[in-house]
Amino acid sequence: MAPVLALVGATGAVGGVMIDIMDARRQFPWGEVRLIASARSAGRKMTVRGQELTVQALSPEAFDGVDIAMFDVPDEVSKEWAPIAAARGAVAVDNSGAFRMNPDVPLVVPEVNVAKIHDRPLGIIANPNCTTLSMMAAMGALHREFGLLELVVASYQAASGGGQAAIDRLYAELDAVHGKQVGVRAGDVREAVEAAGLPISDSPFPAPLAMNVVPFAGSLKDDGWTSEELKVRNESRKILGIPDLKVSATCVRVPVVTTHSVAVHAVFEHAVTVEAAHKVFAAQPSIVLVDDPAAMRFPTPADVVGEDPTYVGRVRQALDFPNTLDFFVCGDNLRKGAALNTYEIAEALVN
Ligand code: 11C
Repeated sequence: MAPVLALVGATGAVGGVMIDIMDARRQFPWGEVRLIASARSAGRKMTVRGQELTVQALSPEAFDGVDIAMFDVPDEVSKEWAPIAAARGAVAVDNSGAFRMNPDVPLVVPEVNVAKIHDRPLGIIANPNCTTLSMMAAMGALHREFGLLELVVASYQAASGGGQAAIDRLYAELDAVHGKQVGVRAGDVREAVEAAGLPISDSPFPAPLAMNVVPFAGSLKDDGWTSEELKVRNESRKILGIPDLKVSATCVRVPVVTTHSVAVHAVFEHAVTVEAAHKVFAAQPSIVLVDDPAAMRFPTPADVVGEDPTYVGRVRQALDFPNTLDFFVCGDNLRKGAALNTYEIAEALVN
């Protein structure tokens, strides 16, 4: 019998992208797709591959007969419900942060460590954070070839990483500053935003995001690090299988709606050249290399949003550091950074 696939969080932002991904898939191995969401959204009709489906309320029974359940819900919902789905016989593929660092839960990026999908004693597989995912296809490919030793990154994270409210906030702030000659005096952007009835205290961001960059994403953890920066460090180590990888990350929010970018400084065990790195990137089907700076060709989030692959460019051999590459990656945080990687894990399970 063809397997049954459930999507928990079907009515959320990532759930909608997941449905787009399912609609576009050429091969579709599923016998049934079941859409699940909170009781508030139950009864809603949504169309998947031309078929109208009714959203079911999250309940233990909703997982009966389900082979694979993809979760795109907040951490606390996953924490409670992924084990329930697993106990009912489904493999839970979870896109929250609830299980990523659990040693009994594999953290999977199919092009890097797909074999780990079989090592799931709790019946749960975790999907990485979108910031980590933006660079993992590239880092996995380079690590296989040159042996990664150190990773120093700065992220340029899109508003949609913070959900629909964060997207709405960015658009509202852009409306507030539109046509105003601000950005010329300290505090004038903040004043324009607040004067439009958008107090920063109500924002998902700790400072104005329009016409600004904000060096803080996630929540504050020990010693001044943010949750996002620690996720990049811990998840990169786990996915790449390098428990002592030296990682330092600075995570920054930028006024982009969707698509995270990361500036990477990566130190390797073996000698690297730009040419050799280009070959590695070109051989990885999920990477598009756009690296012709003489022609002003490099990836930007505005040119990558809505795309499945990771885009890589500005590849340089570091001038003052041996065996070291600097480069720039862009990846759609709602697609490969969330829905697509989760769906690819589900596909790998049935293949
Ligand atoms: C952001 N990366 O851009 C976050 C969103 O752990 O799955 C995803 C948080 C997570 O705000």
